[in-house]
Amino acid sequence: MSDCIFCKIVDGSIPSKKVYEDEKILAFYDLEPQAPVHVLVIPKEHICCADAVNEGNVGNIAHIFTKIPEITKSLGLTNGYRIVNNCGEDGCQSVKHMHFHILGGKKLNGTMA
Ligand code: IU
Repeated sequence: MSDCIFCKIVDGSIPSKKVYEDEKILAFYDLEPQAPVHVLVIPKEHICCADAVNEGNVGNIAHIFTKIPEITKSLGLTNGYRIVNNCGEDGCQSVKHMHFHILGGKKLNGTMA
């Protein structure tokens, strides 16, 4: 999508600090980290949010989860981490290209909302 910042990160027109990349997904450091380690994992295909996942595109999301163990190990997150996905207005999703926050590097607090 031409006006999507994360699509521009995927196509390289906006730089990012990459952690992992393959044909389907990209992982890069969040610009405003909320934890000692804060990485975003996104499908390269533009999927706006969890609400837009369907049988046709779920393979990209499944692929993210098959790679998270490798990505988190490479980040040194051997003692656990948190995966967060915000969806829509009430979920406070600010970038409308589906992404999973990987947060870790310390004992995170126990609150979810
Ligand atoms: P959210 O779940 O949509 O609220 O998260 C968007 C995240 O994208 C947020 O943590 C931003 O710091 C992050 N981000 C980024 O890393 N690089 C960018 O160019 C933009 C947002 I815009």
